[in-house]
Amino acid sequence: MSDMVASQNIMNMTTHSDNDDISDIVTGYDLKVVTIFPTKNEESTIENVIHVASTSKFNPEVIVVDAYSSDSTADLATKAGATVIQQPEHVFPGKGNAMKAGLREAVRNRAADIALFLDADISNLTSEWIDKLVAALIQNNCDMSRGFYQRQPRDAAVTKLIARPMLNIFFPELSHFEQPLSGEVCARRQMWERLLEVQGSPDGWGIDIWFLIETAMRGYHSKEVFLGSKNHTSYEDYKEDVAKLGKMAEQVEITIIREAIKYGRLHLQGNVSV
Ligand SMILES: Nc1nc2c(ncn2[C@@H]2O[C@H](COP(=O)(O)OP(=O)(O)OP(=O)(O)O)[C@@H](O)[C@H]2O)c(=O)[nH]1
Ligand SMILES: [Mg+2]
Repeated sequence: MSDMVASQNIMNMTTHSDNDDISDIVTGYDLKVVTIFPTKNEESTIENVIHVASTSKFNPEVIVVDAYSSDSTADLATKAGATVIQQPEHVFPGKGNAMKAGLREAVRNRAADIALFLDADISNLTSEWIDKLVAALIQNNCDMSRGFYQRQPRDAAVTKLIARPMLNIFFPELSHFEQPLSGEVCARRQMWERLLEVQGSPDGWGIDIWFLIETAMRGYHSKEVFLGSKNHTSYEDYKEDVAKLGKMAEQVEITIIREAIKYGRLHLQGNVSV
């Protein structure tokens, strides 16, 4: 199935998440929602994404988990009304380290009922992204809702060339996920607590695919939600030189290999024709 056809199909499945439905959910539930942004030098976008997130119908608290940014990300985030914490370890890339710290803050210290992640470098974020992710979790009664989008042809190289092909081989039941590395992911407190208890989670770029695989292997149901197009500044960094994604590619790759070993999937490579 082409990416576009898959997008259309999933879009059709999610059209019920319209504004009326979301308003009903907001009035029907008393939920504490926390939005978490991992950040590393995002001063050009951080104020806007915090402001946009704050206008979600679910009235979320906003946490920023910063990577000791050398620019004014942390200051601007504080001024924009977010709670800013620094990721606990000086590991870089440290997106996984930051996300786990954000979860501990959200679900343990702040008793969030629902916590979701958004990337901080998105230049076309709207509050509907949060509304749709939270609404999908409640309406579809799934355990994790995950954003997917239309991407530029040269964007998302690690997704297209590493994550999806390797899922096809080792975890074929997950091959329908359009954006297995999506940074836009939402779940209830109980789901996050279970994932935090699992040993061996990655501290770097492997965390997103690890959340997807671990959730599925433990019998939970994830659902993708179409969020439109995604414009983000990190694409500007590597669109002229995809080699800048080498570390991300390596960490995603080793995470899938480790998960394949853990879940006894390595024999599946014998089915691949070369
Ligand atoms: N705390 C923390 N945040 C990070 C780190 N690396 C990246 N981030 C943040 O994680 C989010 C996603 O990073 P991006 O560089 O945009 O990566 P991406 O868009 O997922 O990947 P591509 O699609 O390949 O560009 C952004 O908000 C970054 O600022 C890190 O080491 N620590
Ligand atoms: Mg990005």
